Amino acid sequence: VSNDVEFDYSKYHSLEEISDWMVTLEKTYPDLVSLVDVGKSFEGRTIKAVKFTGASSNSTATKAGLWLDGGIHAREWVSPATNVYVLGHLLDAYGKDDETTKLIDGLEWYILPVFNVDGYSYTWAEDGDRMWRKTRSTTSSKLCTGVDPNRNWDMHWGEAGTSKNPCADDFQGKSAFSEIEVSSVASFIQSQKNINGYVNFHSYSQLWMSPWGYTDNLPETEDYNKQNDVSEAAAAAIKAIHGSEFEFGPISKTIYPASGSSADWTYGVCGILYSYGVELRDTGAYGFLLPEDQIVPSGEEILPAVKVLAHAVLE
Ligand code: ING
Ligand code: ZN
Repeated sequence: VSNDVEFDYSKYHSLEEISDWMVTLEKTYPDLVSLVDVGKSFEGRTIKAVKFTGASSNSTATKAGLWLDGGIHAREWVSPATNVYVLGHLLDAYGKDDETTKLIDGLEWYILPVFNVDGYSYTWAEDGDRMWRKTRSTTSSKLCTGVDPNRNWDMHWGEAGTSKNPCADDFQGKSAFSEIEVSSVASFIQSQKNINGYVNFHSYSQLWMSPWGYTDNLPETEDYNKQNDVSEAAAAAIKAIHGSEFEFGPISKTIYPASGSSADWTYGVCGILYSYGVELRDTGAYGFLLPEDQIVPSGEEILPAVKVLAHAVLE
C-alpha cells in the first residue's frame, strides 16, 4: 500500500475520468478495493460503486457497512468531487494512519461518486445544460424530460414537497422507483443487510440532515437522539477544519418537506439508523457553480465528518 494513485482532486472531472480513476483504484489496491456494477442508467451507462474493506481479525463475523453516494442531482458538481476526495484519501491513508486503518478494517465501505450518471453527463455535454438536476428519462410530457431521483423512492412517495408535473425539477415520476437508477441502487442497498450508515450528498446550503423529510414528526426518540448526536458531532468535525458552519436537524424542518427521498427510504424501509442527507458548500455565493478552489477544502472538512459517522456505525 505504498503507491498512491495520482488524481487531480482540485478539478472537476467528467464521468469517464472518474470511472477510469475507479478502475485504477481497483488495480492499485487489489487487496482492498473491488468495483461494483450497481446497474444501468436509462441511457445505458453503468452505475459504478467502489467497495472496500481491509483485513478482518475475525473472518466469520459480518462487518457493518457504510454507504456514501454523490451526484444524485446532476448539477451539484461538488458532491461527486467530494466523494472522490474522501474515497481517494481513505484508501491512501490505509496502513499509514491508525484511525483510518481501523475504520477500513472494521467496516465494509461502499462509495458511489456519481449516482445520476446520465444527468451528470448531460451537465458536461456541449449541447447539454450545466444546471440540469433530474434523470434523463422520457416522461408523459413531450416537452419535458426527467424525474427527480430524490423524490422517487418508495417511502411515502408522492406526498409533501414533490410535484406531479413532469416539467418540474421535483417531479416525483409516474410511480415509486420508476427510475432505473433509483431502483437499481435501492435493490443493491437492500440486498446488503449489514449496511447501517448512509449519506446522500448534495449541494448547496451546508446542512447535515437526518430523517424525516416526508413529515415534521420525529423518528422514535431513541433513534432520533442517536441520529442527532452524530449530526452534531459531524457538524463540529466539519467546523474544526476550515470554520464552515453546517446546520443540522431533520430534513423537513432544516430545509423543507420532501417525500420519497433516499435517506427516508434507507432509514424507514431498510432500517439503516444512521441515514443522512447532506448539503455541501457553499451557502449561496456561488451555489451549484462552486469554484474549483473549494473542492479540496470541501473534501478536507467532510472527511473527518465521515469518520465520525464511521465510528458510530462501527460501535
Ligand atoms: N436539496 C435536497 C433535495 O433533494 C434533500 C434536499 C436532501 C431533501 C435529502 C431530502 C433528503 O431537494 C437539493 N439541493 O437537492
Ligand atoms: Zn440535490
